[in-house]
Amino acid sequence: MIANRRRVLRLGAAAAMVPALALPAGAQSRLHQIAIHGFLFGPDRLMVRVGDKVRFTNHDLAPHTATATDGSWDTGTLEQGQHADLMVTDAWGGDYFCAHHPAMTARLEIMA
Ligand SMILES: [Cu+2]
Repeated sequence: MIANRRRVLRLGAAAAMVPALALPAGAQSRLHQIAIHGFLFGPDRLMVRVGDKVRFTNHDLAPHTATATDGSWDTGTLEQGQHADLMVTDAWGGDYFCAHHPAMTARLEIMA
């Protein structure tokens, strides 16, 4: 199901640093926002498509991460107000959590 874990998601440190993806004709890339607030990911279940971008923004005083439970992607620590963009490059589905607060969990589904 996970053919190549390294290619599942590409993490860009900043949106401006992420090269544009080559998309099939007619495909439209969407930006999905996941807010980290009150020690929760919101929404805690999200379905996106390959070619989309998922932005995790930390609104808490506490530092958080969004870290795939299978280790295939990780935002690294986000301080308050910081965000990380995940460029979705392959189908994937699974749970992720915060490395600082492992009780924080959510799910991401990526459709080809
Ligand atoms: Cu956390």
